[in-house]
Amino acid sequence: MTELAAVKAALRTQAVETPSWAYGNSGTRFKVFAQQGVPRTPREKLADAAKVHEFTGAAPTVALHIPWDRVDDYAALAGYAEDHGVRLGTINSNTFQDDDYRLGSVCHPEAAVRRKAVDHLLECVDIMDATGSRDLKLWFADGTNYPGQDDIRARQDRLAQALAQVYARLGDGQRMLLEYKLFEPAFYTTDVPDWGTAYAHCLKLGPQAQVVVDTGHHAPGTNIEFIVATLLREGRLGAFDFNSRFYADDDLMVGAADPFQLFRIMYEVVRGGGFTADVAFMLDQCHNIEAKIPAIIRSVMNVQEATAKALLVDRGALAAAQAAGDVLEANAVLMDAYNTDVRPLLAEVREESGLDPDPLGAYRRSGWAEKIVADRVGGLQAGWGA
Ligand code: PSV
Ligand code: MN
Repeated sequence: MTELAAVKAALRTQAVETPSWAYGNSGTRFKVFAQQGVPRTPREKLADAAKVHEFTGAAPTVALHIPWDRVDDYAALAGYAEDHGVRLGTINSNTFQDDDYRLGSVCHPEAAVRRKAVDHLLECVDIMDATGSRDLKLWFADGTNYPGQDDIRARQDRLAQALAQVYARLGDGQRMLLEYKLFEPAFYTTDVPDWGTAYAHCLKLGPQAQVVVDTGHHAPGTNIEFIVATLLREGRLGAFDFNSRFYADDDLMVGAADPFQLFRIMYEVVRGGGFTADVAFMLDQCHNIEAKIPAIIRSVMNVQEATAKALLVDRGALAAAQAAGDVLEANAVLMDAYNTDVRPLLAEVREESGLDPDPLGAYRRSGWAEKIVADRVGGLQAGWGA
């Protein structure tokens, strides 16, 4: 196989999981702008997600958030997804939207609240059994707002206990993905604030516990690709939550704020052997002011472009320049790949797979946007947090 053929073959295997909540309404704490045609049910979210996959060929699975996507029959929901050409993916837990969780969930000082949170996480594993999902994604809003509010170390002990109970419930082939975030909603301490804390817990739990890197969850200036390289080296990078940010956890389209950072991350993924099914590539975004489905298509394309550039890095030339200590040449090799316009290559890959080379144009021409505005009248629109 020529080098270019190998790059194309790799691109054809790329799968980006889209989040059910990105199809619903979202906003900031100031305002949620309702959009016409937004899904009202988990099934309608899946129907929209199926369109993203239909036009990109690269978004075969959809992440669910419980309880936002709670249904009576998960096997039936999985069947509905399959009928539409997609599958149910990661199950995201939610222990941050109940009054009981004011002081935390699994780290709460009261045992009864911790029990309730753990029961929810166990319910999520039951749902995974019914949907056939491999991954349980845990993000905890737990933390404190004021120095002295609670015992930092005791909270870590409570977290470890809760995680161990859930880990013990995992079936063979199921994984626990632990996500970190430096702040928000807690403003003083967060109980899983960084990759080191997540990694330490995962290490104690066992190999089915893996770290999730949400690209929006770091302090400004953090070198995320270094974290990616380190976690891959340790065999503990389980997944990405992709999005982009200018300021805090902005949840904007991945690759919109800093396409160069996305390329650097994808390069470390490729370099570290992480471009496999063992690393789940998910979006975790909110489309507050832009149309949702085309924004998600754009995001999938942005990930594909960064990946194509990463795959195009001349690794032999880079290694030679690095070994020779040729700083400028090594940097030039990397930048050559980054500066390549990979859009024609991706258009070719799509055409060779029987897809329209222009996913956004194909979506626009499909009439789906008009159809859902006409069809989805009445009822309660789905939204982040609802
Ligand atoms: C928290 O900010 C987070 O990144 C977690 O992944 C949540 O489950 C998700 O956002 C909800 O949008
Ligand atoms: Mn996330």
